[in-house]
Amino acid sequence: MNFSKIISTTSSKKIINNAFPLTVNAITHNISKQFSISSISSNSFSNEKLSSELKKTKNIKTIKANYNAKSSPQYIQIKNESDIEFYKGLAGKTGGEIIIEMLQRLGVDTVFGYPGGAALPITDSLTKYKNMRYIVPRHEQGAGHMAEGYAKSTGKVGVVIVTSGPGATNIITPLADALNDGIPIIAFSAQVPTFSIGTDSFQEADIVGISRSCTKWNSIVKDIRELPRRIEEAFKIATTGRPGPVLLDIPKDISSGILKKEITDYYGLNFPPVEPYLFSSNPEAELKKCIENAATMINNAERPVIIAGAGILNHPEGPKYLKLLSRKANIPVATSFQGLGCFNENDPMALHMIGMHGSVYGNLAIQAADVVIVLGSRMDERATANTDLYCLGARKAEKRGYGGIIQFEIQPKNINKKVQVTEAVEGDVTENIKKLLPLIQSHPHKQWNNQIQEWKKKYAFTYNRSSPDDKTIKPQHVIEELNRLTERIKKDIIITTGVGQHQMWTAQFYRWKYPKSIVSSGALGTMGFGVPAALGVKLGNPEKMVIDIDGDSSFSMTGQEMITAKQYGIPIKVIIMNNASQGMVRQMQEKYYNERYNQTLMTNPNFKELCEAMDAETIHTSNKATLTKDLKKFLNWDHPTKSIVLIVDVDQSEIVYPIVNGSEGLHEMDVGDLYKLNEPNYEEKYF
Ligand SMILES: Cc1ncc(C[n+]2csc(CCOP(=O)(O)OP(=O)(O)O)c2C)c(N)n1
Ligand SMILES: [Mg+2]
Repeated sequence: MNFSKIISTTSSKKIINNAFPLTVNAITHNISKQFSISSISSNSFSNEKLSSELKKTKNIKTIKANYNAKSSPQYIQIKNESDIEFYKGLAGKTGGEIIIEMLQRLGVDTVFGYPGGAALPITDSLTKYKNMRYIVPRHEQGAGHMAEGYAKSTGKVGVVIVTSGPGATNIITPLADALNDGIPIIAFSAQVPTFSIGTDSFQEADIVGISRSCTKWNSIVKDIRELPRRIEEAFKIATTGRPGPVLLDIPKDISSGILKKEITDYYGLNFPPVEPYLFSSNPEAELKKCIENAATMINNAERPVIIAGAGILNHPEGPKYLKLLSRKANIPVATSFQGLGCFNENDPMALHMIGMHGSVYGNLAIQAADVVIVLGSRMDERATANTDLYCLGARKAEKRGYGGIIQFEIQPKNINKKVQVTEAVEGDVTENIKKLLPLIQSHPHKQWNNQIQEWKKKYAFTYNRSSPDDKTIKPQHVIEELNRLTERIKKDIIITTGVGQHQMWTAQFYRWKYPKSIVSSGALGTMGFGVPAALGVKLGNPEKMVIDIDGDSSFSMTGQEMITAKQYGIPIKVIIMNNASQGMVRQMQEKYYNERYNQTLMTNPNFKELCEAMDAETIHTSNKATLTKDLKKFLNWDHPTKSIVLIVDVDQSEIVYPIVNGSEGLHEMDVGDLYKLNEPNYEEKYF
């Protein structure tokens, strides 16, 4: 199926937001979920008025309808003949078989899930489809993160099938994670039979209600005839615009019922379809104007900076066009955490990760720039710190009438959400960079780039190394060594992480060169993401070496998925950075809570024995002198089915620097005793 991209534009939403802040916020919130009505089922179709309207409009392709007063406007589209072809051959199949058949038709070959009574009609159907891989984790959360890892690293949709009640509630965290990080996954949750719904029956949970705010769209399917279309729509919605999670709730009588006739316009397709609703209020001419304005600002800039985010990675040509833009006008490129890998960090123009724990030089450059070009990044507070103090140089230039912030963004609600921008270009970021490029004049920006290089040299990421005779392993040193040893093979490596200090050091001390080489939970910050995500990544990229760099506490949340690795022979590699603490929280307690380490120092199991019990190869390192040798052994481990875990005991007392406090500007970094931030006249010069 060809899901064509819907590209729309907006001009200055700033004006709208200023005029009607509450209304617009309310609207954009609904649009963020794309649909505020969660279930458009046969019930909603039984609305007589709507039904008769539909019949009248058989030949009208699109009508606008409001299903309920609270919803955002939806579009009803009558399917045309060629679409019906797609649903042929489903008559006589059960609902469960239809689900798997449709998945296969939509190109899915791997599903992650966990069995249960209500899910049996679906999971049993899997036995009839020999080409469909079915991976069962040890906990449904694992299935969700596996699907995320699979989807994020391949660009395909990740599919999850879980049973009703607790099976479904166990995937809430991955759904929320996928919504926050824009990952296309589709979850099928089994539900009690339609006649039992609302009776507090065994393993009944209102998953449509529960998952409403953590899915892009969700729906219960109460009639087998509407199942094929809903599945197709789920794919369309998950992958259109900013990708995200969708949930379909399937009652057991629907999954075990039989579709009596082939799908036709009046049998199956007469249910109101759901189409992704995106702003398309701005015509092509308006988009052109926005791009021209952006080009003028960039051409007039003396100190431009690009901030590139995950949006660049959502298009296969994103990194290529980002590089062309940077090259054409010699614009340095910083990345958000989720944007890592979209620009080769060994390039002299790279400013690496910016934000709360970002590079000093990147943060200084953003604050000093007169034009900041934000490409597919939603400007999360971890990336901006205090938004009132964000891009102060650009704010000054804006007041002077030539500079400011330009935002290229596909998701309308992300424009002017926290940061008011000077110019917004709405739509697929890469497609719009293509349109922008011919308007950009080449420029050396010599003075500015000299300054950047000076900052890069002066404030490179660093840490306090242990003395030569000290055995202590500094956590940053582990990543630094891994970076050094993998320099030549990075193209073939994908890294996942847990959440905490180890995640930030991984971002800081590994030089990201390739798109989609890191898969990590950014916006939700989900501990336990690393191991299951690595399994999903490996299944989607069997030819790559997949390394989960995990924290001891993060690993403790989902490490049992190493048994899933064993069961299916999925060889992943895990490094447990064992500081025997919830390091990231411990560091906050040290700095802001008077060293009251309330329950953040971990009583860990013997990780070596634990992992061996799950049939993984293990190496334990606690001496700096043996680290490199052990890392080499770890990297050279090459087994077709067996995983390896390297447990590294690291210094507990280390702190992630720089730190930007949320109430401060990005330039106001705490760098501990790493170096003196000595930039005389910085503020006078740029702000
Ligand atoms: C599911 C979940 N619970 C709690 C948190 C809050 N949290 C953030 S980092 C962290 C500690 C992580 O410890 P570890 O995995 O050992 O990593 P470290 O910081 O020590 O490198 C905690 C508790 C979280 N992010 N996710
Ligand atoms: Mg830890």
